[in-house]
Amino acid sequence: KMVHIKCRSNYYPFGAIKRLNFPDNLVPWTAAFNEYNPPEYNSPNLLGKPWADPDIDPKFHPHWNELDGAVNRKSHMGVYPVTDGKPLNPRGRTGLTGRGVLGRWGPNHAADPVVTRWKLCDDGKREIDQSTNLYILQFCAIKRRDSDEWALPGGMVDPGEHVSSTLQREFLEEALNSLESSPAELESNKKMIANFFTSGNEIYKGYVDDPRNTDNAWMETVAVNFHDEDGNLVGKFRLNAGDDAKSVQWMDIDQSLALYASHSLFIQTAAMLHGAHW
Ligand code: RP5
Ligand code: MG
Ligand code: MG
Repeated sequence: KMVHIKCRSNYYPFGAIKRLNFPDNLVPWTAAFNEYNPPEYNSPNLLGKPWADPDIDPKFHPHWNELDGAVNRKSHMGVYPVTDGKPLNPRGRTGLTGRGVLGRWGPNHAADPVVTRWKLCDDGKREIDQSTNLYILQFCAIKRRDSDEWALPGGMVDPGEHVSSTLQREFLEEALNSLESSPAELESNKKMIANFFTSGNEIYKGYVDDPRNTDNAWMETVAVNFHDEDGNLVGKFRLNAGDDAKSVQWMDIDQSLALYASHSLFIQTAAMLHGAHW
């Protein structure tokens, strides 16, 4: 298991705040690091947001490691410790305390649809990679508005929402621009996606090395692969970026891709699952 890297970058996203830098061996909480004294950051934009937790104060009584009303504060990584009233990142130190820009203290649950198809040549046959001699898989990629990086069209699981619904909703919002679709278009896209998303393969569940993570708040996800073996289902998708996505496209899967957070690991797993080029 690798130590987290993306959540130890020099600068915390969307602010001038600088993380404390330290070597990999000091990431685990079990490693002694007495002088560890990272800065704290709590985005003021979260205050009063209905989807966000309040600040840690005497009036806030969350049920850590439990389903807290509709809010899932359980981690896919097992029981996380809570010290001084704050949950601790299960992967270790990040060089920043507080919850940063994340809405929830502790785990912030997301879902990532990994929609794949085979790359085809002009003659309709599958394209083979010259170096590995394996067929090339493509996935539906979006460019994130916040970081400008290519990523999966994933998003947060709303309180009480089933992951299967989040996967469809986020794909509709980010890859098919459902928030700006006509009612008729929305209705037909919803049906098409509900139908295509009935059979998926879970390829990852757990911690995400997201640049927004802190010592007290972190991203977790469930990534599910929806594959169109014959290419005649996704061919009906009219990709149109929306919401947190500023572009969308089919992208050839290859290990050289530099994607947001841990997303490259998820598409690698999808490539392995289908015996595709990586
Ligand atoms: C990543 O952030 C997850 O893997 C998911 O893709 C994404 C969810 O956050 P938003 O896209 O809603 O910002 O950690
Ligand atoms: Mg979204
Ligand atoms: Mg998103």
